[in-house]
Amino acid sequence: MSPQAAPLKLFSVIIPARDEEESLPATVEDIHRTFTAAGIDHEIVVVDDGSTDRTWAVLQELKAKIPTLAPTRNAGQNGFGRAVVWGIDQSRGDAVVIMMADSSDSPAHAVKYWELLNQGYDCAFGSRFIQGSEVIDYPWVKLKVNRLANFLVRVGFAIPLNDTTNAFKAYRRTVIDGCRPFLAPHFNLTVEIPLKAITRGYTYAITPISWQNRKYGVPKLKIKEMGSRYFFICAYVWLEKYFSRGDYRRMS
Ligand SMILES: Nc1nc2c(ncn2[C@@H]2O[C@H](COP(=O)(O)OP(=O)(O)O)[C@@H](O)[C@H]2O)c(=O)[nH]1
Ligand SMILES: [Mg+2]
Repeated sequence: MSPQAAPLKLFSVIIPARDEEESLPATVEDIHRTFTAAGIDHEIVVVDDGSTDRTWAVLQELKAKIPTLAPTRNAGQNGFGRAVVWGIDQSRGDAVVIMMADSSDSPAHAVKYWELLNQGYDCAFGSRFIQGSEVIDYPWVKLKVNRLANFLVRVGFAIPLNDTTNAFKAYRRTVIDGCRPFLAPHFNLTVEIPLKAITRGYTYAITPISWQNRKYGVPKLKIKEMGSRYFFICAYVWLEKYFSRGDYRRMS
């Protein structure tokens, strides 16, 4: 932990969204309600990434009810990773949390992340696979692939974290800026940020979280398409970890 870490003022929630007209209202309302009750100054940056449904119109309607909602449209090339980085670049908070549009992540756990960051940790990582976690309705094949991938990452990087692949994590902005440039345009950004953060020497806390499957819409993570891209990003950060002689480590 860095005891000298600056106190945090604004928490930016980054939500990449593609064709999420049905899921977004409940997701955004829950986050706003929970953060307001916890007294957390925040902004909810939803990035519409080339949706072909009413996602953008729904966001405009929601803005009338939710003052902390800050919708934006990714004007560049589409892709999950690009949309997240676009949202981060638009956001103003001194800490960010990445959450999904389909209510799979619990706002109460984002509050827990905020507390951990305020204790001085650079990053707050949830795990869905430790004591106290809860996973509802996780597709069976995806679970097997997930456990294998996370096991390999854990051994390859010699880290205790057993849920690196989940996007729902929070970071001080200093960490995000210290991990640039980001190379992953797709879902593989979900492993690039935490692996780089750890490799570059930022501190982190691990806490149990829950995850639930979406109620509306279709899941978009295609394991087959993504496999090689995940491997590429892991290999890249792995080379940095073992061969770069610390050239990219944080300045302290
Ligand atoms: N920006 C962007 N977001 C996406 C894309 N595909 C999925 N998402 C978002 O990523 C999150 C997780 O997607 P989801 O389909 O639930 O993935 P899964 O639950 O891992 O199968 C949701 O917030 C989606 O709206 C994409 O191509 N671009
Ligand atoms: Mg999902």
